[in-house]
Parts: sequence; C-alpha cells; structure tokens
Amino acid sequence: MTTAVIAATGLFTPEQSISNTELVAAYNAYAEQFNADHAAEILEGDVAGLTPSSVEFIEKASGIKSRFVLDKAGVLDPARMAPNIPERADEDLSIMAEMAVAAAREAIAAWGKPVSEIGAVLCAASNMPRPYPALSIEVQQALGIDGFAFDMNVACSSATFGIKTAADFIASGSVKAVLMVNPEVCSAHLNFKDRDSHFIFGDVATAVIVESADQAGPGGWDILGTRLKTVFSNNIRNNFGFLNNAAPEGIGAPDKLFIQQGRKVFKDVVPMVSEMIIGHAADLGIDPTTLKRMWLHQANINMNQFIGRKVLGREPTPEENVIILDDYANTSSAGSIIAFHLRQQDLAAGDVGLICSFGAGYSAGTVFVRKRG
Ligand code: CO8
Repeated sequence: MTTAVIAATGLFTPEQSISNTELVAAYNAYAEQFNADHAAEILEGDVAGLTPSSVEFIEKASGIKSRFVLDKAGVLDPARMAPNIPERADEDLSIMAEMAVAAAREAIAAWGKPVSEIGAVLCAASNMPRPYPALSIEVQQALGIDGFAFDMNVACSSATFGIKTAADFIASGSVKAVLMVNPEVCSAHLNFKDRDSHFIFGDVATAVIVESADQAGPGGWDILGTRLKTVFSNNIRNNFGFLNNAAPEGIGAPDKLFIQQGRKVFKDVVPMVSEMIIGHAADLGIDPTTLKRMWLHQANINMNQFIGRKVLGREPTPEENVIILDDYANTSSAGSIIAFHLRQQDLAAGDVGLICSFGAGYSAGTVFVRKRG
C-alpha cells in the first residue's frame, strides 16, 4: 500500500477583521433598536426583549477576540446584521473559488511542483455556494488541473475527512497527488442577531496538498494514520437548502442559519473526541502523552484545553496545543489546518503530531503525522 504525505499547505485570510468590541457594539445597537421598536409588545409580554451582549462573556466563554470577514460593513450595520457579498456573474470566478484558489496557489508554490502532477481536487467545506457545478471543479479549472474534482461536506470535520479521502485515493493508486481546499464563508451562515452565537465564526480558506510518499520530495509530513467518526445529532444544525424554496415558510427563518445547543455540544463532543484520539493513538502504537503538537479544531478554547489535558495527561503548553481561534474565531473545517499551517516550522524531523477536527453531524477526524527529514 502506498503511504501518503502532507506535502504543503496554504492559507487565505480576508483583509477585514472585526474585534469583539466592534461586534458587541453593533449587536447592542441592533438590540436597543429592536427593543424600542417592540416596546409595547415587550411590555405586554408578547415579545421577549433582547439582552445586551458582552465582550467579557465572549472572551471567557470562547477565547475568541477577533475574526476575519469578507465584509465588515454589512455585519456591523445594525440595520443589516449580515455581510453584503454581491452575487457575481456566472462567467466570473465565484468568491469561494477565489478564496480557495488563493490558498491553493500558496500551497502549490510551497510544494514547488507543476499542477500537472495533481490528479484530483477536493473541496471540503461546511457550506457550498450552490449545488452545481461543483465548486471544486471551478477551482480545478481556475488552476488548470486535469483529472477530476468533487465537493464534500462534513461541517467542521470536512478537512480531516478530505485528507483521509486523499490518502485513500493515493493508497489505492487512483492518483499520485490531491489538492484539497477548505473555503469557509461562515459569516454568511451565522445569525448576527443571535446573542448566543453571533461571536463564534469567521471567514478564511485553507489548502492542503497530499502526495504519494514514493514520489514526495524532502520535507512535509508522513501521514501515519487517519480515522473518522460520525454520530447523528441535531445539536448543531442549519436547515438552509434548496427545499426552502418549495416550503410555505420559505427562506429567511432563523433555523435557516447556524443554530446550536452550545452546552450540549460541548458535553457530547469533548469525551467523544478525547476517547477517539487516545484509541487511535493506541492502535497506531503511539503514546499520546509524547505528542509534540496538537492542531485541534478551533471552536472553543475551553474545549481545546480540556481535550489537550485528557490526551497529554497533563496541562499542555501553548506550543503543544496550538490556539489560533483568538485571532480567527471558529473557521469551521479550516481551523485545524490554519493551526497546522502557522505552527509547525519549529518542529524537528521525526516529531509526531495530531491534526484533529470535530463538529456538526456530529463528526470527528484524527490524522496523526510525523515530520519528514
Ligand atoms: N453576551 C453575554 N452573555 C451571553 C452571551 C453573550 N453574547 N451569550 C450567552 N450569554 C449568557 C447566556 O444567556 C447565559 O446566561 P444565564 O446563565 O443567565 O442563562 C450565560 O451567558 C451562559 O450561556 P451558555 O451556557 O450558552 O454559555 P457557554 O458557557 O456554554 O458558552 C459557547 C457558549 C461559547 C457557545 C459554548 O457552549 C461552546 O463553545 N460550545 C461548543 C460549541 C461548538 O464547538 N460548536 C461547534 C460548532 S462548529 C460546526 O460544526 C458547525 C459548522 C458550521 C459552520 C458554519 C456556520 C456559520
């Protein structure tokens, strides 16, 4: 069986960002206006008044301080509370393909090989802009890649599912190299009018090149093992879809955006992921306490610290358990890949680390990697 290597990664970060202070000011202005507009109904008890959001709560509950977005003005406009991302003509590169291509170009440059060596493109992300043509095929075309492409969606776990799919293609001999991209425009699916979740997500794109070990040059990371798990749950859900057009209630209800029972997610997912990591490590003959680095999904700092402690059996150092969600917020599938992309250069050949995702579905993926010489 041919083993696979993570040969290169790339990252696209939007230029605009929103601090917690800016986000909370916009939400509170919206809430104040809502309460003024509904003063009589609120007094009668027919409508629930909105309570202000707070910077202190957001930072303590999530660890998030800031998030990158495609459109700051729309999100911070209390009369809009959503990004304004103009639709593009069908002939033009779509915004998500543009983000993915930018991340992919960085990965391809780092890889240093021609795109003719790539046999497949996977677009693995939480939300696709349309059912068809597949976004991955648009990216494939924009980069001039032959072969085939398809989209896959496993919410926040999409990237690890994509890496495993790529590694399995390589193991079976289908292709020699795969480009996987993770464009995430989470701001377009987040309900900025919902105090409980308005702070959670940001926009970004990542790219990963997975290549056959028998042709890979020096550098990169050997994939030692991949494991996936899914367990159905309604605790994170988004009902947006083409059937909304056919339903009497139509598009635009709050459940057509991201909704979650955050506490339940926390309680269900932390033990599931900790056990999965420890079990997978044991099956690979890896002592998890010796892991040099963990690049976990970036949803919530308390969640990551809990999982880190469970896996390492002690308090991990900030170097061991990488946190980038303070700057990026939750970027769904891209989070663990941003962490991996930004915080790996200092490790030595032979060091073993873990890329791990978890999220809606529920879904979780573990990818153990060893730095190559
Ligand atoms: N400001 C001030 N107070 C607040 C706020 C706020 N913004 N929000 C809530 N509060 C209050 C609540 O009202 C509550 O008050 P009280 O005790 O008086 O009732 C109190 O704070 C505590 O509220 P919670 O119990 O909700 O707070 P938590 O400590 O549980 O923290 C979190 C909330 C941060 C959401 C936390 O539960 C969490 O992070 N959970 C895990 C979430 C997670 O990982 N979800 C995965 C989502 S990722 C995914 O897979 C989806 C993919 C789709 C991506 C694209 C979509 C955009």
